[in-house]
Amino acid sequence: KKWQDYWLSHKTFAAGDPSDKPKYYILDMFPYPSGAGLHVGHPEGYTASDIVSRYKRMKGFNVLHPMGYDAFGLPAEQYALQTGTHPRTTTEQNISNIRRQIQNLGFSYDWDREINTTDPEYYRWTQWIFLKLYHSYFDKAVNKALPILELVRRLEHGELVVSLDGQYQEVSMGGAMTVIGGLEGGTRKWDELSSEEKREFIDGYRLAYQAEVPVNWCPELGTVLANEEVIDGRSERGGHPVVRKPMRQWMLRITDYAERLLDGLDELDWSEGIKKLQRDWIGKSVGAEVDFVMSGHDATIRVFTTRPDTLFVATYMVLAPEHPLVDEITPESHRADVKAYQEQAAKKSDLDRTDLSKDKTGVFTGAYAVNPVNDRQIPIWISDYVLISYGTGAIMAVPAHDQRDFEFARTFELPIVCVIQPTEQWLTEHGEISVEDFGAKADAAYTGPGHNITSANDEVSLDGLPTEEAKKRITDWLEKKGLGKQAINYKLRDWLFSRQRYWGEPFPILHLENGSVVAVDEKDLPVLLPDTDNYRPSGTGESPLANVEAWLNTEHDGQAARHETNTMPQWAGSCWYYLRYIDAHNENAPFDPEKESYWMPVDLYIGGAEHAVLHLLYSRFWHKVLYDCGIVSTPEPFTKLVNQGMILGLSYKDKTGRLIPSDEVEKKEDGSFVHRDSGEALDEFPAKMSKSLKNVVNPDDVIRDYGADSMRLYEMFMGPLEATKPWNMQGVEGVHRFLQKAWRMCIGSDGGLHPSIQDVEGTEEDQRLLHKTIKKVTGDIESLAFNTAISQMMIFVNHFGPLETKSRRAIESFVLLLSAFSPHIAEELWQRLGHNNTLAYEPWPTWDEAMIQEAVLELAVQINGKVRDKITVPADMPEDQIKQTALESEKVKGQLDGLQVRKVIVIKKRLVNIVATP
Ligand code: ANZ
Repeated sequence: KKWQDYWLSHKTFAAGDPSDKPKYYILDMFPYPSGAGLHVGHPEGYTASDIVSRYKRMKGFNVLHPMGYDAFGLPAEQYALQTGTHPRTTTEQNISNIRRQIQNLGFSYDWDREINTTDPEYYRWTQWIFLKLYHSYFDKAVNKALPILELVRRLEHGELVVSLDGQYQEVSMGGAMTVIGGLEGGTRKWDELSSEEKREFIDGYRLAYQAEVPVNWCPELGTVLANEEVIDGRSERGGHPVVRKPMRQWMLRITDYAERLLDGLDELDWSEGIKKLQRDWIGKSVGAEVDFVMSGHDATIRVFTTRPDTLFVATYMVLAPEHPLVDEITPESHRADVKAYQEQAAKKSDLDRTDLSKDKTGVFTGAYAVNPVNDRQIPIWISDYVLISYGTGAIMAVPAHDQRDFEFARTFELPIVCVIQPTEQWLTEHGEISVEDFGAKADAAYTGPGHNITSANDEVSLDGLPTEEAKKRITDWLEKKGLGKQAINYKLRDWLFSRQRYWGEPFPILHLENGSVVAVDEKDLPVLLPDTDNYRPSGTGESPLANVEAWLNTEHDGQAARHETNTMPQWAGSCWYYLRYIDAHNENAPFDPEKESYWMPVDLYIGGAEHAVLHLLYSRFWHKVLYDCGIVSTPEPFTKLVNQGMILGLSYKDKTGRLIPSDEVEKKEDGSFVHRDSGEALDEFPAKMSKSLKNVVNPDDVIRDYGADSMRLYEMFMGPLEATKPWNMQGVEGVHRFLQKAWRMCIGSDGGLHPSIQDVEGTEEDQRLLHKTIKKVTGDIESLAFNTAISQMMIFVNHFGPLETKSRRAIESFVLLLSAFSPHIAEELWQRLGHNNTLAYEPWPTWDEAMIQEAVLELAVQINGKVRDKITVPADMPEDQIKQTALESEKVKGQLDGLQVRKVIVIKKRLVNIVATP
């Protein structure tokens, strides 16, 4: 407590700016201040980042190491519904509890920069960033966001015209049109549009836009959820059922950034695992769009395929049941069946529909299309395994080479023809079949690459080409014929950004009576969240804010206006918090650009792997928009990212596998476990900490019993930072004993400095261990291998503890090393060593490589008893290496010519004897 108070009152860790020191920005994922407070997983990452922060300060860096609270969110609102306590009250209580817990661990945060996302002075700037999104559009030609006014200007000046399908096209100097993302066809000049049409057109291009979308509506929570918040058709929080329902929502156009979000990953020092998760989430597929003309009907069906090389055996087509062409192409004879199937499909979630293990269902529409490469008529089906929301909502089915199509074709007895030569091994493993009887006998699709066979018409042949080349050749041919083109699809969807909740950031948006939308002026921010005691969702989909009459109705330029009643999702505040720390109290801007360019990017970001996709993708997206707007100076926010591993608790189960809460478990003298009441034998095993298993470790208890330094040290000693590892109280006791030993190494029984500590250099061995320890601890901190750094400090204490004379310099260096890990005890030792200032800015100890080199020995090498050479080797060289060195000596080799070595004997520290015979 003494040192915690000292650090706070002296503002020991305040980061100065400007500064001429090199900067180092170390960020922790800030906590959600839940009622339960911290769990042991938080201090794991926080201790790791604190060690690096303290180390970097002592290495001469100006370190920014801040902390804050991500405090909007559902739990406080649900608590308010149950108890009537205002979410702000709950949030403030939880924040002061969690702040106390964090400060009890002695982390070196700059508390002057503390932020809270629910503070109007913070969310004012979250709203300000929303306005940047609202006032920008993504220009595909330059691959970045530009001001929406620039789009308006170009339309007004006739540089752009509007195509009939609602896109803009460039009018080049010569008067010819360049198509930008739009289809061919007629165009209109800007001044031919009504003002309503103009507004709609512009609004449709904003990075923040409204759309009628099928959303995940959770009746129980009375709100819409993002895809990421729905797991297996249920809400992530609470596990309530979720249904699809069309509603008008705010969306953020993250899909325009898909390619840049992918590209940016390459330059980041993140684990490959996290990068892969982000890449998979973005889900880029390169393939082709192919147009199939209907037979006896003038409609064209466009499909997206990643395997255009299989086009010759597309034996049927499938449309999503919701596809707009279904009604148009279905003849009267098939209408009833199709309708019934559509109704049935509407009840299933996307997940159920695409689940590979589900039986395939579908119905024939009665219509046919023509395969453009061979003019064959192929039937058109509808099936729920094709999703309306991906690609074009229609596929060409190739049952021989796609597993879902294969299963569908087997179910409905549709033809299966193979055009990619499978490997011999594959054919053998799948029932010793051949290409010829593939359709009749195969038990699965061959989905791998291979060379094409029987894939030719009069104009193009793919025969003999490997997959990648075949794809390219057929795509080129389709393009030349105007039947298709290369296409890229992303799984990533635009970000559904509105929630029907009270406890979130209000949108800086007004709705006018004529139905149009206007943005609140920047100077009128923040739009304050009004006070209310009615947090209940209206249940119709409108947020509780719709109930707050006095706030709801306002005016804009003399016209009656209504506030947007949705609030932003929980992710909003955490999208940019790392930027606010840079200048946390700026009243005129989110941050000062000069400070931003000094501190950014974040050099090291530590946090839980559960944020691998959402938070890290959303914040990278906002950052890129801010970059395009010239507000931040770096294209990526987080240079290096490290995820701490999960800490498990100990759990117990009986022989039947039933889980037993830990307070019903008794430990016997022989170390085994039994049930307290029944006496039944139990097994101990590591499992995720949970309230129901009563195995959650509370940091407060550990600190009370062992102190913050032991807690910190144990969390780092458990194992590699990124590994999953079980919590074990005996381990805490172990590191606690180490700290006691370290204390007794330095402090005598009278509480003063230990009399063995003197101004001497120490023996060679002492010095070698000191330099080795400095080198090892330094290197291990650099590579975040804290557990092995601690082991080395233990070796140091085991050696130095019992010495009758200890070098003061060695002990002081050790205390400085220890201070990064266990700063309280280290500060106290430092003071008792006679220093009257904090050690936080003492130079980090350095080592001398020469001092680490082990002493060397000179050994005589004898052959059959006669000395032939002398070799020098490190004192600790193992015996077999000494033998090797002796045998490799040039002189020895010469003497051994023609002889056979029978035996090599090493006599410790003296000689090597080689016995050799002709
Ligand atoms: C023909 C084909 C032949 C396909 C073949 C695959 C293998 P990814 O990688 O996920 O992008 N597909 C396209 N749109 C679909 C939709 N809306 N719902 C369900 N499936 C859809 O997968 C793209 C492939 O998934 C496409 O390539 C298409 O099937 C299918 F040997 O076309 B393929």
